[in-house]
Amino acid sequence: MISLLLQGCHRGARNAGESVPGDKVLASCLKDAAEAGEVLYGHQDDLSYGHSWLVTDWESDALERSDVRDVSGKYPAVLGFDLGGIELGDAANLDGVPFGLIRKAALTHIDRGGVVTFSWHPRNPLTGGDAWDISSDQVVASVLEGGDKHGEFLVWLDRVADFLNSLGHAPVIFRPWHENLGSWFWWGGKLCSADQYKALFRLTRDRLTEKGVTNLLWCYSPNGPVSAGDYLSRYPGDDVVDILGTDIYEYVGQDDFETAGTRYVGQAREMLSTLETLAAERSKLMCFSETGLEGLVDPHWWTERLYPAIKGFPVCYVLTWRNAHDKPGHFYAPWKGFAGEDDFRAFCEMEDIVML
Ligand code: BMA
Repeated sequence: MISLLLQGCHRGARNAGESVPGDKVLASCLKDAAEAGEVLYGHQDDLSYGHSWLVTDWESDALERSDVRDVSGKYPAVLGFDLGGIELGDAANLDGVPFGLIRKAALTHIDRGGVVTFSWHPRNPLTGGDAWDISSDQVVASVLEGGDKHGEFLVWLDRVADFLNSLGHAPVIFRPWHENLGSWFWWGGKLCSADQYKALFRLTRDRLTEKGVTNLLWCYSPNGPVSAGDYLSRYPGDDVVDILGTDIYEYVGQDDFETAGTRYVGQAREMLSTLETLAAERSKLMCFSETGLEGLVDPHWWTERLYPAIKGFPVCYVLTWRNAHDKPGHFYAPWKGFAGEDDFRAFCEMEDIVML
């Protein structure tokens, strides 16, 4: 049972303190899972809120509610959280989730035997806008050494480091500067050069390491599908990346489910096949870092789309995005009462899908 193995590795790494290289232990657990053909299922923000509920009194809440568990009887094996807002010293992240709750949920999940991954949608350090503010192509340049915002940006990184250090020695996956081959974030493809992007990733890793954050597995997760050449065009380097990931969503748009679903499965398999080759060449792990179909409008998405998309690839985990409590159509996992429950249960019960 891989989930029991994960439990052992996390507890060991957390309780033994700095003498145990927790990142190495977590990497080896994830490698074992991938080699055994097992895929950990993950969900963003799963313990903090769901489609129509929200943890309010987080200090006394046991954090036992989960849309995924309400439907499947089990927690997701992987929990994702976003650190957007930590850089300003905010009390809650960009989606209104208190960082105290995020910390508690992450540690609770790790104690239960799960794996935690953090993304980060920081604000735009040059304009003061949000992560999606692409009004300037000078933002990355401004935070690198020699740039006007470099000093302030180091303070931002230090706040990220302080938060991650507050998790003790729990090993976690960190996935900054994601979807960088598109141009919808200020660190995107048309907003900086490849060298500037790589320098941004390295600066982040170097600064966090200097601040004592040594318990991370670093994930590089461009949007896909892209060719191997494009994937590598901004790859920061084998010495700073541990996991090769990709973010690919299904979009239905004007198409019917069959067309959209077939396209999604094709795109995902093509990208995961590329990652399998690149990861094997570099002895890296690979994951499907973000995916989903907003509103789950295809009732058989789990068994007929997601499962065929990942089947046979050594992805150590697949994570579907959040179930927003305040935007009724913005959800990527089912909740109790939603029509596609049976299909999700069937997916969770597949022998190669690991839940907690
Ligand atoms: C996006 C959406 C936004 C959210 C952001 C960060 O994909 O879900 O509503 O603010 O992720 O979680």
